[in-house]
Amino acid sequence: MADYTLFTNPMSRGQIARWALHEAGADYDQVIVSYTEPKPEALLKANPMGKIPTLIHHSPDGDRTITECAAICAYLAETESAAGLAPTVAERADYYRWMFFAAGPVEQAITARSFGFEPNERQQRSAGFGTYDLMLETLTGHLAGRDFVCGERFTMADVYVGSHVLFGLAFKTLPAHPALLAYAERLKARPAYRAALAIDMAMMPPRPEKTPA
Ligand SMILES: N[C@@H](CCC(=O)N[C@@H](CS)C(=O)NCC(=O)O)C(=O)O
Repeated sequence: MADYTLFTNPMSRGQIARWALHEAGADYDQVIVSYTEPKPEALLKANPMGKIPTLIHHSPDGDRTITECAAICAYLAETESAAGLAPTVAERADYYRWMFFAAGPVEQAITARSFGFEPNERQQRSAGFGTYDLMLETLTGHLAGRDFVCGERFTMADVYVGSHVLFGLAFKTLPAHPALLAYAERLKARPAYRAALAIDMAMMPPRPEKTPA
């Protein structure tokens, strides 16, 4: 048995967990979860929400379940420490700050906007993301003028923050801001990103052919 089992679907945030597994050099098996068929019992037992990705670590002390992409990234960085993707003491503040910023404000602001919800002035004070524009200004302000989330060195925070940027640019839920585009190019050059993405892409259903009008 491999060290990890990943419950995933190629068209899901499971891409983030797969990228993290490849960056960490971890040995894993996958279980592809359909969106239309009943979810596997083993997934529901591990994660009653039935959400993917769900990662099981078959550790020497027993199985451990990790859900939530950001937690999966952080867990792999620490557990597979030989990969050197956990933060140094000096990198820790940026690492946690921006990882949690992406899991909270970035994801919430993008979801709210894509569902057509824009908070009014009073709601902005209680919404964790404030406004979409403020979230964007804050994120791009951090990424401009640096290579990666923690500075010059790629860390696991880049898998998570970077996935939001890559998805956002691809689905146009984030604008083609120069700081985001430059960051995305650096991420796309990573061999682990390419290897992980190739696995998911190979499982994507073929796009329907466009018929001439
Ligand atoms: N907070 C979770 C979100 C996971 C999530 O919503 N996954 C979606 C796919 S991207 C899912 O499992 N959808 C199927 C369902 O809810 O049944 C994370 O960050 O991992």
